[in-house]
Amino acid sequence: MVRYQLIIRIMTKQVLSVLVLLALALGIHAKNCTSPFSQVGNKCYYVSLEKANWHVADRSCRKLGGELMVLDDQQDKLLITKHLNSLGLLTIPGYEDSVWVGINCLGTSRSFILSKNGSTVPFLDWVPLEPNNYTPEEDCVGFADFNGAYGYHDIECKFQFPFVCQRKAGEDYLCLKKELFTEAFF
Ligand SMILES: [Ca+2]
Repeated sequence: MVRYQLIIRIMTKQVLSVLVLLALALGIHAKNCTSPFSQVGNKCYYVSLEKANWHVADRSCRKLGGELMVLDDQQDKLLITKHLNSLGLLTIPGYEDSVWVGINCLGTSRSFILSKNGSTVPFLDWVPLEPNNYTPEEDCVGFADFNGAYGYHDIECKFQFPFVCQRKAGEDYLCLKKELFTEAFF
């Protein structure tokens, strides 16, 4: 009987430890993004509803210690689209309801690159019929529900659009806290 009680006590302790661990993990998770950024999936996003041209948008994100958003993959695209829709953005099909992203072809011959460091874009997800350099000075890239799909389109940088900044979640902070997890667990 005493043995069973001991086992139950040990098990209860283990369950509690797991719960504490989960609570800590969730707490840390939320704290990963510092204001004004908030967590969407694995990334920290800040949505500016105030419209600006591409250059001002780019500068505004850098001032916040981030950069204009760039879609990582299909999953990231789904999550941020849902988030933007919930804020009333990208709800009307067409290029007018766009947000700025961190991709352009400024200074290059129609070769679209990441504005943060000039490297190639890993997930270049254009909508149908884009990029078309329609005007033809469409050197910046917007994200919209356009031509029947959510995705990128090239457009003149002078347009006024809301914009989205991104920042990587604080990995150093997580490493630091992992030690605390170990302490809490034992
Ligand atoms: Ca275009």
